[in-house]
Amino acid sequence: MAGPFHVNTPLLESTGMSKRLGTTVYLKMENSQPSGSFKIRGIGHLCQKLASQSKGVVCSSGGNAGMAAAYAARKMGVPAMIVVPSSTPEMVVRKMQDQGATVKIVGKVWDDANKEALRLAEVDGFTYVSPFDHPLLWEGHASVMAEVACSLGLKPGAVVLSVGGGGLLCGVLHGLMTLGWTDVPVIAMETIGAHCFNAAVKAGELVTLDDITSEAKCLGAKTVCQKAFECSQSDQYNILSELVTDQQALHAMETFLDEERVLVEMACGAALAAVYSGLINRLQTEGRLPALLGPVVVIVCGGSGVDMQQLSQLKLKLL
Ligand code: PLV
Repeated sequence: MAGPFHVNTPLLESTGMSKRLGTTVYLKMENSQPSGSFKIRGIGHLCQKLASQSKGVVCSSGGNAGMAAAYAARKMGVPAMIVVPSSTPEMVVRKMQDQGATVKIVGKVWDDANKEALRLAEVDGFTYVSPFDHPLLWEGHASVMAEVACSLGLKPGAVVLSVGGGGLLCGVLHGLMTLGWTDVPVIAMETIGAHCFNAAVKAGELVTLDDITSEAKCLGAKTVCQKAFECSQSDQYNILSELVTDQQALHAMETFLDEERVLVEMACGAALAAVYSGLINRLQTEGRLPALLGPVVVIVCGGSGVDMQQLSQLKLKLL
């Protein structure tokens, strides 16, 4: 398959969110990508650049990067090995196997699985696919901003997104740079317990978390990528690193399901909570965002690791 593997996703105005915020909110519906999340943009791009002659790809993942790698590999006709931690839902493992991938479960969190993926790449001579840390990934993810610019036709007042290992953040910043829009505030959301970017921003250096205690397992890298940290330290960009609780992320998932009729992962709930929990309004009150804000774009990153059963289990655990 020659073309890109991702699709141009809809940019939808959300009446419910706009009403809450007092400014127009647009949803970039990355949940409707073929692999279920934005990950296919960067991973599809990286695989097409690096893996066409490859014996196969090996990707470590909390779930969604693996889904994207499995999808891209199938389209390219190369084998895929996905290494996930035990926190990845069984249902996601099955979905990756349905894409033809071989799945290996190693360790408790993504960092453990990643060690094994790096070892397998070395031993088997497979192309290693990082879920968030490669310039080609960021270049691929940047297409999301080019599409937003095209659909919106004007500069947004702010962009809201979730941060795991920081790949989406780096991609969006790359896209904003290409558009000459680096002054647009980027609200970088994490849950407490999966907050490696916020910890690094606060410490002024990369921080490795002891453990991932949040249920947003797909935000669960213990250390953010170096590039994301460097961007946070640079005057070139305007990044606001913010945290919500798991309860706020879960509540946001539920409100989004009720109002927009779309079920997304906790990892995505963190970004949605920036609107639903009143965080953006608070940033305006504090003068960290302008009181009169232009249209806010929320990247609905999506995620395959959720269904009604997962949602019920999360509610039992968290509420
Ligand atoms: N998930 C990665 C890393 O997990 C993965 O392997 O799938 N939203 C969703 C639905 C995600 O799956 C992820 C990353 C993010 C947001 C954050 O993206 P990042 O890692 O590029 O900051 C451990």
